[in-house]
Amino acid sequence: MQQSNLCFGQSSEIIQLENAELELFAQFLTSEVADNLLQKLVELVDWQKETIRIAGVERLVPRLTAWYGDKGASYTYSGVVHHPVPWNERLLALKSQVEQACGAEFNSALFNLYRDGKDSVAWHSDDEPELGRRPIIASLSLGAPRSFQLKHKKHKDLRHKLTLTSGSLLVMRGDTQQCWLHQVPKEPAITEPRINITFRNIITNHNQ
Ligand SMILES: O=C(O)CCC(=O)C(=O)O
Repeated sequence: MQQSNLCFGQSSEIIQLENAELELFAQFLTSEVADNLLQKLVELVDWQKETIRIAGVERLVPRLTAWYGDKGASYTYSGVVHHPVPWNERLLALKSQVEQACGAEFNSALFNLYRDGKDSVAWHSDDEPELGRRPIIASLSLGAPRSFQLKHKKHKDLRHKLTLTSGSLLVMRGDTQQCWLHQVPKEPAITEPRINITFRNIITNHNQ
C-alpha cells in the first residue's frame, strides 16, 4: 500500500513494507537538472576502481566509487578505510536540498558510477557501526533507470522492487538496514550510465 506526502514542495510516496521505512521522491530533481549533474559528475569526480576480496580472491568492484564528506567522516566498508574527499560548493548545495527534504543532516556521501548495465551492487545493507543503529540513508539517482531490489533478512518471502529513475530520491529510515538487504542487479541491455549518491551520517566517535 502506498500513501502520498507533500514535503517542502516535493511530492513523495511512502512505500509500506514490514520493518522498513521507505519514502520515494520520484521527481526530486527535474530530468534536465539530473542529466546535467550526471554529465558534470562523470567528468569531475575522482572515480576510484576498488577491489574486494571474495573467498581469498581479489576482484574489481563492478562499478566506480568516490567518498565525499566532512573532515574526519571516514568510513570502513569491504575491509577498507575510506577518507573523504572534501565537498565542493555544488555538492554542498545538493546536500542541503536533500537534508531539507529528509529533515536530517548528513556529513558524507558515497558516490557510485554504474558505467552501464553490466555494473551492479550485490545484496548488502548499510549497517556499518559508524552509521549507528537506525541510520537515515538518502539515495539520489541520476541517469539510466535501474531496478532496486529489497529482500527481508528473516522472512524470505518478503521482497520488493522498484525502478529508481533519474532525479529520484529514495529515503531509507528506521529498521530498514537492520531488517532488509538491497541490491542493484546487472541489466546487460542497459548501455547508459547511472550515478547514485547515498547521503549518510557517519558517527565519528562511534567506538568511544
Ligand atoms: O545504486 C543504488 O541505488 C544503491 C547503492 C547502494 O546500495 C549503496 O551505495 O550502498
